[in-house]
Amino acid sequence: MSTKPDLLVVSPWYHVAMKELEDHFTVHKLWKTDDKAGMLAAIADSCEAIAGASICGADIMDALPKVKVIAHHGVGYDGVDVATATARGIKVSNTPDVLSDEVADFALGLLLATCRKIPHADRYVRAGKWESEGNMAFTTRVHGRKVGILGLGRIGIEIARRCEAFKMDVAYHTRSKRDVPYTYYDDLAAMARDVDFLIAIVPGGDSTKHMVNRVVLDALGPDGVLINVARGSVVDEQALIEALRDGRLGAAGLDVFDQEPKVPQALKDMTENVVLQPHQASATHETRLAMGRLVMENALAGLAGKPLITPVN
Ligand code: NAP
Ligand code: 8YV
Repeated sequence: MSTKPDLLVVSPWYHVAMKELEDHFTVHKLWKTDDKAGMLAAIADSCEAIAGASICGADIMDALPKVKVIAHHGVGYDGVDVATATARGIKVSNTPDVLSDEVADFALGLLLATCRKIPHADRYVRAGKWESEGNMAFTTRVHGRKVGILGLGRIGIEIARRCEAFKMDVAYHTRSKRDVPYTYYDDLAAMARDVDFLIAIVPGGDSTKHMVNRVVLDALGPDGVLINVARGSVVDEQALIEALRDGRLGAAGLDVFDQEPKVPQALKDMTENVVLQPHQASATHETRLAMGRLVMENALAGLAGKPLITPVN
């Protein structure tokens, strides 16, 4: 019999990092079994650690009453019921910092792709249109424009630095003003009115739900561009579809959606002014390995009764 402690993994992450997990734990992969209740019942008396990349609710905590630590894979932990975990004395961790540069790189890439129509241009060449129709229509400039960043935390500040390097005029909206050389707006719609691009990078959850609503999208306007690398819930998706469809918003680059991996057909149909990505801002080999290792270190610390490396509660 294995002497390694049991660990439940709710949903998968990078296989190389998951393999390292097996050096330390007997890993039970919940997403792989058709008999979830059976798997949970079999480890109910022994499993003290949970890890996962998406949802961890009270139902799983109910099924595993011995759990001491939930090591979440991701900096955003809106899918974890932290209130229930805290009430039960369960420690929760996330994976901050190790992905900030990656996500910031990607946000700038998505902004460039959306404004300069890089995916469209690729399709244009492949379809033979360069030869048959000549040069593609002009696109719009990125450098020197005004950008508003919704959320100026660990990732937002890295996005701001990159925008500065692109000679942009940087503004931000958060609940508390920071000591940074960027223009602060305490009102999101006012910031949206003043900028060309709005980049969302706040956490998900109730306090940010549908912050980017019709009023904000209309303030951004017909030449405005929305980039969402935060959470699908931050943007009112129906209002976004209507604004794009009616020409009240110029374009959008989206890495996250309300019902992932489902993406509304209306957005898929908008091939000219929308760039769609499969929630991949942090998804490089290097960063996913660092995230996976941080999950592992947190789970090991939690089981050893030590302080977590990156605690949430
Ligand atoms: P962070 O360091 O906690 O920063 C969060 C920022 O959002 C802070 O500046 C905070 O400032 C602001 N904020 C929070 N609630 C707000 C509200 N209600 N209104 C206005 N501003 C608010 O988090 P982070 O590490 O930068 O990560 C941010 C989020 O990015 C994550 O939670 C996750 O959802 C998302 N993310 C997405 C991907 C992806 O793959 N697309 C990857 C990584 C992260 P105040 O507290 O002053 O308001
Ligand atoms: C991951 C993320 O794709 O860290 C986050 O909050 O959204 C991404 O880095 C996600 O957590 C799945 O692991």
